[in-house]
Amino acid sequence: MPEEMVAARAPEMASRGAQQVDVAVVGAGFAGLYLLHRLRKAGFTAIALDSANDVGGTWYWNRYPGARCDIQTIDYSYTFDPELESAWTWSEKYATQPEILRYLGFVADRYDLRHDIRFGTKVTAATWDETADRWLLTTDNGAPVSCRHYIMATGCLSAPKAPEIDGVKDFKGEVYFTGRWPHEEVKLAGKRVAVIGTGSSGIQSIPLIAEQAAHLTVFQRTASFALPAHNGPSPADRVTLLEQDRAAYREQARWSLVGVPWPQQTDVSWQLSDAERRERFEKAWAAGDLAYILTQLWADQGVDIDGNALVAELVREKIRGIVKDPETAAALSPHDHPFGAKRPCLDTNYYATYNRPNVTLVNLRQEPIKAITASGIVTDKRSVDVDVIVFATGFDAMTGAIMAVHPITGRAGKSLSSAWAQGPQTYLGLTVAGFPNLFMITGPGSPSVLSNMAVSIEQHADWVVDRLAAMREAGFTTIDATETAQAAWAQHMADCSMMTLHRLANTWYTGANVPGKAQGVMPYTGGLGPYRSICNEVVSRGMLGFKLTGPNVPEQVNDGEVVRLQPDVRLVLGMLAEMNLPPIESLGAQGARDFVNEFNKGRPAGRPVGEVGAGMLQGADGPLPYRLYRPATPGPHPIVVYFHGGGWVLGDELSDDPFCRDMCRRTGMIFVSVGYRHAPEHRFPAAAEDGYAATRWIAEHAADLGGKPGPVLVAGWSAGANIATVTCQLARDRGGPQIAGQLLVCPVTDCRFDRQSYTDNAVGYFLTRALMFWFWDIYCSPADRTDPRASPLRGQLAGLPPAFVVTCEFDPLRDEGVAYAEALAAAGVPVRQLQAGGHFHSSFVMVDVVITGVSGRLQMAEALQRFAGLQVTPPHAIAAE
Ligand code: N01
Repeated sequence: MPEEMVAARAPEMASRGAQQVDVAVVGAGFAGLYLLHRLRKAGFTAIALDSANDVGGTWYWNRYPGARCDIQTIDYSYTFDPELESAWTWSEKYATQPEILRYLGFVADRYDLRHDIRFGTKVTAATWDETADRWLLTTDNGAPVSCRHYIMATGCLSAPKAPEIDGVKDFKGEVYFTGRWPHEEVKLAGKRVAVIGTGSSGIQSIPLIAEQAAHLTVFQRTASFALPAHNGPSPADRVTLLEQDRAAYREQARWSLVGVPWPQQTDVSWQLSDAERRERFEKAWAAGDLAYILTQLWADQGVDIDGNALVAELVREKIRGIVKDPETAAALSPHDHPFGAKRPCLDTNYYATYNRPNVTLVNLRQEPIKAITASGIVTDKRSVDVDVIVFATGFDAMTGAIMAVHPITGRAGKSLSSAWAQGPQTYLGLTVAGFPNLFMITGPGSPSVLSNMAVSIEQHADWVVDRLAAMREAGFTTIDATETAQAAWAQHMADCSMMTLHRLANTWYTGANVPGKAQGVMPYTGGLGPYRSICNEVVSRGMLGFKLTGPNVPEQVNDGEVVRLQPDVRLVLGMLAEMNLPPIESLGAQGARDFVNEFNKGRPAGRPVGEVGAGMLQGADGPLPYRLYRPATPGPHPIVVYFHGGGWVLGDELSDDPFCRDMCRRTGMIFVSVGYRHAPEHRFPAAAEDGYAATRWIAEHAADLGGKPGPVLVAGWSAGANIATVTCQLARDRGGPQIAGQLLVCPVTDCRFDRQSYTDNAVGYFLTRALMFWFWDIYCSPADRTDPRASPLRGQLAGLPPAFVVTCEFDPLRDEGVAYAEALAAAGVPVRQLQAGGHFHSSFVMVDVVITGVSGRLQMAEALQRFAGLQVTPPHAIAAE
């Protein structure tokens, strides 16, 4: 038989004698147990395999002193069975590892799961058999397993990472890894102990080790943020909340951002005084709850570097207050990552431990470890002899345990390690294209470690088992993600990672803790609730992004991208849809204005600038109000004349206040927002002529306004951008004023409605085609619409100031904006474009709501600075935001 045929038949031959099941689950921890239970209930034959000798997963292995959960136990529990919930009562707010292990054993017994678990059995390799449409798993103990579906429930933090320090093998004393702590008692009393690593494992174990050891030396490379757990009984208020309405509490957790039912915080840090912020922080410090302190201080703490720095400094202040030696306190104070970007730790007496006479901290940033020797640890500056070394050095997280089954061979002999050579690629964090019928529970690309794992695990297991049942019902035997869906998920992950600060820290979240590992934020940062809704959407849209096949049914390929919007735009549009608002055009002009005013009251307050002033200027036909935003830096500053959006009908000089403030801060320029006249009271060309007159007046009064005399700049959004560019045309034709540049954000440039974006984005993205019709009708009679003062695309474009034109993918105005930019370029005007993918018409003016709009505004600010001949703000601001 030719070699290829032998190879092709290898799985078939090996599967003879294999244990045959519908589904094989690798891992018997939180995820594996629940899967087994669900699979059985759904009528599948299933088996779980685990290299441990009992259930528990991560809680089986992590037995080091002080090991506890860091999500309150009332939340860190199964919720699928109310009877189970009432049958078990946790003894503490944060249960110890032995209690959690007992709980998992209790669950295994209650649902009689153990007899379907093969303990002490490591899966060594997995191969997809293309002919049989089955996986073959080989093991280090007993028969291989042939299964239709193969589910990795191996946990995110199960593969301890090697310590990467020379000489570990030379050490003659005892060596322990927190992630593989012995089952028998480890006696540390009277011994000289070293702990390497100050993540959660180190921080939990150090205080207890210090109590036993003769001397403890802690080797710290990166300081972590830690807060007191204040362990004890579960807090009465949380228990009451749960018991009042258990189902509602659990449901709220399922749809929350992190899997713990806290409300979404809406106050932003700059709205709160120092005293108010401190009060909130003290409350969070006293609460001893990670989910609380990460979500409940102020809305910008996790998404904005300035809002985050306020929390970080308050924690550092606490550290200084606890640790008596200032040098040690300084070393323990993290400065190299935002609070929460690396998982903060919950501790009991951690910082106070450094006040003990038998504890020494070695700051490896100042004296790196050179080697481990037979007798201890040698740094650049000292040699520390010890009897015991504890490695609390962490895990090859998220991917390590999956890749530990090696090789996992999918279609066409492709291995998972080659598919993931540049980092994990998944669809929904659940599946991998080319690896049919393989599922991962809390895999890379899912919320996993950024959420309450118990809630994430139930969501994943339910989703997978429900899909398997639905496939069986429909006669499908294979399911495989499409490449398109997977690539789009990678894009969505990248978009999401721009919303939070996780990308700014080198952590196990990003793979940075393992030398040579591909880097990138691995967990899904868009939040658990949004993730759940996406998974549901995949199903409701006919298994979007999956190919399904079966022997007796036609193949179903539903290729596509489940999320094309930016994650925060998706949330905003979802919220707007839920509000079930009447069409704005049905409200009449005054009704629509009232609506916009009301709507704007609910948005976050704009950020502080140096000074905000108000006054009157001369418009085309009388005085007009204006708002002036002055930067805090010394002037005089260049002036940007700004025109608000609102279809020539709505808004006023205040209505784009957060945008003007944000741009004023970013550019270091004065923004003057003009209250031009509106239709229907003042129809075309009132707004256009006011725009021109106001710009002239502002240019003439630049010095009085504290601005730099000389050319001004113009900017606007939507109809305001129409006025801005019309102003440029009029200024060129009427002999001034001089305009140095124009920023046009989603401009109206033409009265034609037949461009593709008017069809693609006619409804569903807030600014609708019908609303644009209405605006045009109110502003301008059909006969006037081709006038370049209404449709600047029809004007002469040569000789206009340089332009930066921003368009958004999901905006009816997209194509006329692009057309304008192209026409400007064709006319010889220097022009740059930002075509913002996944954004909608309002993305950039919804400051501090659409967080992913920040990078676009940075580019806008940079463009204005260049137009004005200013030094461009360095791009680090992008990372900082
Ligand atoms: O691991 P870590 P962990 N030389 O990666 C240091 C969960 N968990 O096991 O940051 C010197 O956080 C490393 O330094 P650096 C929780 O999600 C939960 O503590 O790479 N030092 C770091 O200080 C947690 O986040 C609980 O510079 C070296 C430490 O070792 C996750 O598990 C309890 C080094 C590793 O910290 C991981 O926590 C425990 C070297 N060669 C864990 N290599 C609960 O409370 C690494 N380090 C539920």
